[in-house]
Amino acid sequence: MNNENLYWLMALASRRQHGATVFERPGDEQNWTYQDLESLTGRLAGRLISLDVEPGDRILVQVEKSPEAVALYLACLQVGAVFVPINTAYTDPEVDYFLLDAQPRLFVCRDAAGAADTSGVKARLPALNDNCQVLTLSDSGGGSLLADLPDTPRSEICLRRGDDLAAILYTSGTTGRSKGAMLSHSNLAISAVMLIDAWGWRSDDVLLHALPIFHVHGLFVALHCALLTGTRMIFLASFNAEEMVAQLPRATVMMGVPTFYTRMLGVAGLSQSASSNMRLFISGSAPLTEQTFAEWEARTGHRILERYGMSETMMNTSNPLVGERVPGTVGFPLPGVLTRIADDAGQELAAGEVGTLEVKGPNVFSGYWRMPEKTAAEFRPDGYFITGDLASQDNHGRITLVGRAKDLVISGGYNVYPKEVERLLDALPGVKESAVIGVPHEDFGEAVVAVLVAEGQPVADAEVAAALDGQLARFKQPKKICHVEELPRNAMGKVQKKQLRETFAELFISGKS
Ligand code: MCA
Repeated sequence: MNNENLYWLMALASRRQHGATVFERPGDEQNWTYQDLESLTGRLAGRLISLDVEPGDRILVQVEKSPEAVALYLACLQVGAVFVPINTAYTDPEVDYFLLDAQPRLFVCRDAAGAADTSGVKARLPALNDNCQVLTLSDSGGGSLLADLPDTPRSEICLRRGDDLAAILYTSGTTGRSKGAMLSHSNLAISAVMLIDAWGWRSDDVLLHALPIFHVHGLFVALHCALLTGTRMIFLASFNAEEMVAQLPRATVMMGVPTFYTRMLGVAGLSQSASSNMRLFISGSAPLTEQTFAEWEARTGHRILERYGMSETMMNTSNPLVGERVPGTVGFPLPGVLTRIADDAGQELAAGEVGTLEVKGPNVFSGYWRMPEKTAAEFRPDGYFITGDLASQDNHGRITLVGRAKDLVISGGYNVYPKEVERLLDALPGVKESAVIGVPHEDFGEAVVAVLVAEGQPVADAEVAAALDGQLARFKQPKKICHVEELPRNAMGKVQKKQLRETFAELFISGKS
């Protein structure tokens, strides 16, 4: 059997570039070379083996962005473990769900102060998972994971088949329960190779990387393109618009969510000359408005390339590298990806008609972790995955997303499923019922808003906020709470969220609230 472990490809690229820089971080005295990264990865792989991690074991990871965190990801691949990254904003109850559902062998959590208190999670663990160790990793190279590292890097790369699991990425679900999208070594490898080709990745590219690395965008799109080509990254711990503009002159490629672009437009130094070294600006994870596209072109002379993907499929479509990038569209299916616009029965519709976008290809995941029924419900018998996004395709194959069939808010590139928030709101005393919606927001694209119907005396907004805090990550919490006498319903009794979105459409429009 050939070794189809993705890390094998990464190691090949790394060995070609050993002395070259992989991570450059403002403020660091020394850059990280590919050799440094490979060496730490090998030592971490040895550490994982000494912790009895076996192929197929899940490693749950909630850590800040750092080169060490990337090495941990690579070490998981190297030993055949399944990497399960989660958002650093998640609260204890949210983390507990992943500890229970993924049943990880190891949980690596943050160690911001160098001496993390893991007693809380350790006390909760016995009820959730009786076979999990807890270690820490800090963003400054400390933590118990890095203590007791073997001196010699492990060189062996665990034998994996292409369809063996490499990662599970949790995405929230319409029922309010997160689903773990199972991604294999070949899903990840093929998706990366498609993008490197589609975006004309060059050996002298410098990627400006400011995305979090617990999601597909920052991890499997941005990082993979660079690591598999052995190119350099300006690796920022988090997004800061001024810092991004300051770094632009030395970069050639940038990837971001639309909020990156709108915030950078607010920085005076953004200009044609600041971006004269740049060859490609890529946007995804949320719709890029035509206004941002036009303003960016006017300021920098570059037309942003918008692409479209999901955690379950990674990237599906992209505007062209060479050719017309049309604002408001997500371009053409990537080579190897089959798409169709279908009706509710999965029958393909004619060009121009609006239906659900369905996709099939080697990038598409194999299903949801331990959810066979949910998996079956989201695949057609002929293997197409039902994305839940509404789209149309023109005669040339160009795809335009026009809405969502599922109840979902995308805020600053993060998906928020209203059901998850509504469940907590509905359980509050003083709340008869709730509807959570997304309304236009200048910074985040959409903002989460809760519409409440009171039971007797209305509950104060501060009390609602306090009740959600500690339960839900802050980005999922409503930016505003609105009160109504009753929720609009159709004849079937279904809450009319479209009507609510229209009613509250101007809540965050400057000067109108
Ligand atoms: C932060 N806050 C948010 C968001 N981010 N609120 C709503 N939506 C958000 N996205 C809140 C915090 O809770 C906090 O609230 C306040 O804003 C400031 O927090 P801070 O961390 O300082 O925020 P920030 O640094 O300004 O973050 C904004 C951001 C960030 C840079 C846009 O959200 C971000 O990096 N987004 C990228 C997400 C991403 O990578 N998505 C890819 C997944 P308070 O003050 O009340 O506490 S999707 C994907 O991978 C698919 C497959 C794809 O196609 O790409």
